[in-house]
Amino acid sequence: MNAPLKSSALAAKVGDVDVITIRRDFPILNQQINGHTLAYLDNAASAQHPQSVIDAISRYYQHDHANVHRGVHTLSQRATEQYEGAREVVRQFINASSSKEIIFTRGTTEAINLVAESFVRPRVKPGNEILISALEHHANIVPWQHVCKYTGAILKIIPITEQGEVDFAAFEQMIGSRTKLLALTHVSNALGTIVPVEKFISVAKRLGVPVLLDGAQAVPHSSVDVQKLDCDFYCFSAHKLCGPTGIGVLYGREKILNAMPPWQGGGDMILTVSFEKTTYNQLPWKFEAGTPHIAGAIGMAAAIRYLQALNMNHIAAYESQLLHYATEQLQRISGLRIIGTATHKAAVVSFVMQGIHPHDLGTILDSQGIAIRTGHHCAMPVMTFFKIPATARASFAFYNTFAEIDQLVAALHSAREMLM
Ligand code: 7TS
Repeated sequence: MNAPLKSSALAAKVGDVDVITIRRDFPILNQQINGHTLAYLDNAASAQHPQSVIDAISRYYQHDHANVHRGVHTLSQRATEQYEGAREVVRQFINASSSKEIIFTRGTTEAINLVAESFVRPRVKPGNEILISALEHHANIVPWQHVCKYTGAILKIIPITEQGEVDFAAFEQMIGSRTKLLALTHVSNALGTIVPVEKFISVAKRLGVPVLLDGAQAVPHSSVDVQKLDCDFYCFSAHKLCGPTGIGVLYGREKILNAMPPWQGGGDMILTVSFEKTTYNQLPWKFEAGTPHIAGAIGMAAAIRYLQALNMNHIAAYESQLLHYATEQLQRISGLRIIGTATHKAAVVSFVMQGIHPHDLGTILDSQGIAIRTGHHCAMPVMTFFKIPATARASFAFYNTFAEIDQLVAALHSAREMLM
């Protein structure tokens, strides 16, 4: 093994910006937990908010709140302007060709369910196939199981390798004329694997198979261009992007969204209603029934602006240094096994430690001020594949430091000593 890297020798910078400066924007990070400085390493579950996001939401509630799309009065117009402005911010962030292609949902889960119920369910027949991978979060498994249960379609699972990569050769064998959708994660939440989705999409396109990408873990850590990817649907949640909970996005190609029936019915998604016949609003509102999460959309736009100011490419580069450092430090702990060793990974390290259950590890780390997630990470089939009940998972964001990784590693060493 090479000589260990030293955290003190590494520059913690996102582009030109010092991470110490960045951390001042995140009030929550500056606190003690159980008598120790907080090390928040659970970003794959939910990221923290810069002050600018908190301020944007608070400003909206203090000055501008009213319902959208339905008032001539000033507050309603302001709320509508900000809500629709947020849609444009999202459009530009993922480079969609029109803001009609940006549907606000409650999050990734609701976005996938919308596609399952409105796009796939009406189109599939018994014997048709929906193709997903063994790497998926439950949000990209269960909606398809529902569709299959009610239509007689078959859910096919592309296997993964021991490294935690999706088996491309197996995929090429499995996709075919019966396939009606390919639904793939862009980045695995449980292992951090970055799936080379472009390769998968190009095969699917050749065969005319529509593609949905679960981008929940990709969008916060890299720059995503839906036109370049050439996918038909892309889903993500704001809360993993330093934005609020309860809001997320379904991107869909305009032509496809136009051909889809509305999923939920109610206010805002209609043009006219009578007991004989109801006509529907145009895109994107056709898919946004009821009063939306207006403050959520505004908060998400503020989060995107914050990330863009830092630059997504600089964020990705710094997070990759964190991943590299953490991997190399964790590998030195005896009895620790990293689960998921794909060549290309986002800044997620899942691991197990001989003789210590991940849940006990989570509790010990919390007593030292370190927040990680332990469990199956809503990816139970991944755990089954590796024949383990759970992992401990440290997931990093651009505001994490090498010193926090040292704090994690020191706590893991002492956990070993305590329990062995
Ligand atoms: N897809 C992936 C890849 C995810 O990581 C998550 C959430 C979801 C979908 C669902 O997102 P939601 O915002 O609709 O709930 N992942 C995690 C996680 O890894 N730990 O907590 C939530």
